Amino acid sequence: MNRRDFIKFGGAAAIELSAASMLMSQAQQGMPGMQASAPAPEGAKADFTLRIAPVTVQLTPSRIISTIGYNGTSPGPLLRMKEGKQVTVDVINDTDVPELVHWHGLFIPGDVDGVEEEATPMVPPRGRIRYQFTPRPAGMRWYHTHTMAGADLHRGGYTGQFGFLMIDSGTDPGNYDKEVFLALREWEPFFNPEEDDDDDASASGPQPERPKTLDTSPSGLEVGYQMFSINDKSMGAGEPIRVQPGQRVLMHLLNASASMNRRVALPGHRFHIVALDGNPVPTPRDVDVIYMGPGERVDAIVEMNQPGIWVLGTTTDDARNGGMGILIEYANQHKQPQWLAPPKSVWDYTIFGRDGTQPAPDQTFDMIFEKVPSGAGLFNSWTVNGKEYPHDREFVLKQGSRYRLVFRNRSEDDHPLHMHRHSFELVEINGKATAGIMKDTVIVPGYGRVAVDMVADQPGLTLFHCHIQQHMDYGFKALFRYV
Ligand SMILES: [Cu+2]
Repeated sequence: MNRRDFIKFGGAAAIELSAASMLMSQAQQGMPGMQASAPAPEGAKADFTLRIAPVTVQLTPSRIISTIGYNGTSPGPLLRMKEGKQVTVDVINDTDVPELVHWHGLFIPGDVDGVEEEATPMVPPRGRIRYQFTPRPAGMRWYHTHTMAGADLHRGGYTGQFGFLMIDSGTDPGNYDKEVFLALREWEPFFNPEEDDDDDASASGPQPERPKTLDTSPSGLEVGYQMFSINDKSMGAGEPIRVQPGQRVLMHLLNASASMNRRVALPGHRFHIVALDGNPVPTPRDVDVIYMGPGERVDAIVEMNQPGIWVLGTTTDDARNGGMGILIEYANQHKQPQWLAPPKSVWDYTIFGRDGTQPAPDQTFDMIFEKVPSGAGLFNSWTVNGKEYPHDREFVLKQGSRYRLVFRNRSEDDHPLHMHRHSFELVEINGKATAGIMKDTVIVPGYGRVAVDMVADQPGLTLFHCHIQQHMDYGFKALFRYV
């Protein structure tokens, strides 16, 4: 891949910049190009290098924040790997705390997955570690820190330690004119006594898991944010996505938030959803609004057929006005950017599925999720089947077996649930059956129920958790193990 190819991927200047700065830093280190031809032997230069260190992010000309990022930026460099081709990644930790880099959505062993619970070695403070793995499956993945944050809003997912990872199959038909990578993101977190969320209209949907009596004791503090962006720029502060009428733009959307579910719209246009969590869907469909939880990715093609200057952004006014958006600018247009609230729509994964049923599972795991209001003092705690992490030997898998996981959400929040090192197939969302949708993270609506099937084909410890950092830190996780 040459520099021009690299630059071409970014419609958003932010990512062009990141990609360019990565190339520069690799050149400065005398590193080979992005496609080293053979796996590096111990001691040789790695295919990729990530340096964890303090970075500044200039969200607007006058708001420059300080956080921790990769290779001097946040998001970190866009990494492109070839499916099935082994890579080495050197991670250098220039901070004073142990760190981990997790490769979200990859089928790789626990010792390189970047998860302490799976026994991945930590990258020591001021130290380095080399990860070596064979990236698969193809599609849009991402990488991010996996450390606990707890009460420290300068750690873990609250920092800028995340980036895009594309695993190329080599068979992408390239059915688009332009490709952009867009990460939804909040900054400057603080503890907030008010509930601050963008959850779906769960209240209007079925609530099969709603208990007869609700625990009304006072809830703990949640996390709010002062600043918002897409990639490293608040809306209007970065380059717009420049388009021509008739172009097809492939948008790789990532919710890189530590805690917020988000809805996104682009007035005057519809999103043609082609993949969820990087995996092609059986039935691509058009939608007005995309709903995504932390960790989820959506690939959508947008046909540019409405000349003007438009706001692509979150539907939550405060967050959008605070910067979570990017301008779509048609050539030769000079109007004011337009935002129009989208038609009311409920996000329904099942419309992207196909008819059909899954083979009967060998075993079903019921997983009940409950909130303990203020269970951790200042904060809420969370239980899986009545217990906070850790669980002993409740979730034991036998290689080759098929499991049905029934997620029963007995809380009012929408939870994005993530399974490491495997993907699962959606079977049922609040009683609606579907097939063929493969994901690694799924939102279980408030008081809702979601069933997924998973084939146990990746032996080793496997972490399951809510991708909302605070929920994960206060109990909402479970370790699956193989017999
Ligand atoms: Cu959660």
